[in-house]
Order: sequence, then structure tokens, then C-alpha cells
Amino acid sequence: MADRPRLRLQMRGSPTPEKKPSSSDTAADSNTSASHRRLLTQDGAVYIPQLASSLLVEALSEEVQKLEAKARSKFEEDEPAFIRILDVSSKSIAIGNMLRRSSLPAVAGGLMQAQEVQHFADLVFIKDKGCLKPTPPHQDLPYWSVGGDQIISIWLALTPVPLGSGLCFLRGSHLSSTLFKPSWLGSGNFFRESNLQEPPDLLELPPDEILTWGLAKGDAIAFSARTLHWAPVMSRSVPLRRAFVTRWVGDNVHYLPKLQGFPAPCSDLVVGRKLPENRFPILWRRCD
Ligand SMILES: O=C(O)CCC(=O)C(=O)O
Repeated sequence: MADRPRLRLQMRGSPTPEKKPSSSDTAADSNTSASHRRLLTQDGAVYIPQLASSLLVEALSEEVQKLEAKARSKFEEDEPAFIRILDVSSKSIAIGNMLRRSSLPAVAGGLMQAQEVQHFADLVFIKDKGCLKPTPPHQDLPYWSVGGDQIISIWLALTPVPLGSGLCFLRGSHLSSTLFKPSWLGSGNFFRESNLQEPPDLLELPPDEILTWGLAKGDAIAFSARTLHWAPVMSRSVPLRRAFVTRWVGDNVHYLPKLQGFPAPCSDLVVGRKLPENRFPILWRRCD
């Protein structure tokens, strides 16, 4: 049998050395430790146990389930679904308030070592038990119309996520300059014009370089928008999983339009400039 071609990633440079926390690191940074920052910088994804209190998780879950009830009406009742609800903080005022008052913006700022943090997006992912739709391998940056280095997501578990049913990451893939075609979002012709290369076959990836975790409610994973990630199908023996995902951008992040990207072109978005604060509010600033 012929050898399978190995995945080749072009590295963008060696991991940035860990920056010593300065005296300006405030209480905000105490939500994450230097080791979380180091792992995010080095691996492109980091597991953060008990990032959110049970009070916040319960309050978010209650609101999310109201939106979920509406979203479910579009799915066959007896078919295990993979549901994505976009922009939940604008659909629910309560979620918007919880997000602003939570430690999430500060955590994002601490992890990115940013001076200030803009809220880029938020959404909810729900996967029913027995759902046969995997989350195909993809990076987020190819369909986010931004450029820069401080661009991350925080994937917060609102239910337990047993090992083997949650997200997987290719360690260090954020250091590559390779961006893959973001074909997972749509079927058919979506992104057909993209000339980016197809994402790798998961069987080609070195198993030792795959990061994945089992999560309890309130645990989170933070990851770079460049990190290759995916999730398997859900077995019938694991419970439904529900995650509240927030996306954050830090310093020097600018508008860089991408094919069919988010945000869509608009007169207030200027190539190379920061995202407008009225649409992407600054929710945290480092105080010196
Ligand atoms: O929860 C999932 O399966 C997908 C999550 C994801 O791809 C993301 O948050 O970027």
C-alpha cells in the first residue's frame, strides 16, 4: 500500500516566549494563570477548568434554552441535531448583560496579553446525543474578516462534555501560515471560489499532536482563530452537549475582508483599520 502523504504545515515562527506578568496584570488576569497564557501561545488551545461559576452557567443555560426551543422548530423532532445559534447576546438582552458583567472579556484580555479587548461575536453550539454530523476540521480565521494576532475564542461548556465528544485541536497549527478552505459552514457552493487548500484528512494527523479534553460544566477551552479544530460525531451513549462560545479580538486587529467573511463588507468597515467600537464594543481595558 502506498504511503499516505503527510500533512505539511508551514510554521510562522517559533512560539513567542512567555511574557512575565507585569505589575499591571490586574485581578482580571487572575482568572487565568501564566501557564494558561503560555499553553495558548505554544499549543494554540488551552483547557481552563472552572472558568465560569455554577451561578453563571445556570443563568446562561436557562436563557440559551429559550433560544434553543425556537431554533429546534426548524429541525426534525426525532433527528439528533447539530444546532448553531448566532449572535445570542443580541437575541437575548439577559445573555448580553451576563456577558458584559462576566469575567470573560478580562480572561480574553489576560490570555491575549492585550491592552484592550473588543467583543467580536458570540454563538451557541448544541449537539444532540447520537448526532452523526461531525464538526469538520477547520480554522476560524479564513472566514473571519480580520487580520492580526490577538484573535481568540472561548468555548464555555454549559453541560458536561465527556472526553471523545468535544472539540479536538491540532497542537501548534496556529503557528502555520497555511489557511485552509473553510468549507464546513455550508454545503453546496459556499466558499467554492476560495483558492485556499482543502483541510487535511484527520487520519493524516499525528495522533500525539491532537489535543482534546473532557469538560465539566463551567470549564472552557480558549483557542486561537488560526488553530485547526474539529469534533467527532456524538455517540448515543453521551448526553447532549451545549456550549456558549465568545470570540474576542485584541490590539492591532484590523478589518481584512475575506471571501464570504464575517462581518460582511459595510461602509463603516475600512480595510486595515480597527473594527468600529459601536458594533464591536471594547469590553475590557488593562488598567496600569
Ligand atoms: O462545537 C463545535 O462542534 C464547533 C465549535 C467551533 O468550531 C468553534 O467554536 O469555532
